[in-house]
Amino acid sequence: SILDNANLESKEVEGQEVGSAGYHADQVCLDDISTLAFPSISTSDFQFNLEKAADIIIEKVVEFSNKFRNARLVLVDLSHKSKILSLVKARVVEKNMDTQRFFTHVGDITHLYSRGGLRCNAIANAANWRLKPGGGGVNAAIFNAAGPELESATKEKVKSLSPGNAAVVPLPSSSPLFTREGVTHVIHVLGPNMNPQRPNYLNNDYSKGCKILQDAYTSLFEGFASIVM
Ligand code: AR6
Repeated sequence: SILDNANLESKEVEGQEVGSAGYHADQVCLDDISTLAFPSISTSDFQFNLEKAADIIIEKVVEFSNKFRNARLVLVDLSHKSKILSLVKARVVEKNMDTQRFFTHVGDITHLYSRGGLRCNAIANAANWRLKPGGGGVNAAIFNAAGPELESATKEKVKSLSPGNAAVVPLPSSSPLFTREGVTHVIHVLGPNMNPQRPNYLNNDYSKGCKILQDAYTSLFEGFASIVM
């Protein structure tokens, strides 16, 4: 398990630049350090408060990093002007966090390797409760990039999500996200919704909302841990 491999950490980090040809869904990241790239859940279409979201991201990343030393987390957003990336980066500096284990990255989550040279075996999706393609945001981008393979693989695994939960979907090896980017798993996450136009609207109840966002990241990181064992 990655817990047992904690002492191999530095070797693994050095090895991350050596690319391995060909991917197998059941053989996740032997040469490269296991990496999960994730978008900031709920902070765009779902209109969740950015400061509160940044605090929760840091809290949950710290919790994960203390348990799993041989895996890496990357928060991704599209623009250098991303407010959530700035808020999270400021906290990383303030807390003197290990930036080998957690860092932020500007780029499209569907092109991390081909355009950014960043290998990630898993990516998270800020999904909707029906796990449907489209609808804009990162959900539309991931379903578009992954092709129809993701929709069928998702349907096979899970029918719907309730807020605060995540579902791990192995990506068929014919998906362009697999062949081009080396992504073997997509983890769908449903965060809390503060947008009155969307289902499960929380009407600005941040005591519920924060709890649901914490649960969402816990579920996401546990899902990631379950595939890198
Ligand atoms: N690559 C990286 N980050 C992205 C990308 C991308 N291609 N596209 C968006 N982001 P959002 P939510 C960032 O709105 O707030 C969907 O329609 C974006 O800048 O996608 O959880 C679903 O179907 C932001 O930081 O997700 C749901 O109905 C983050 O991803 C609803 O929106 C999340 O923004 C979920 O809303």
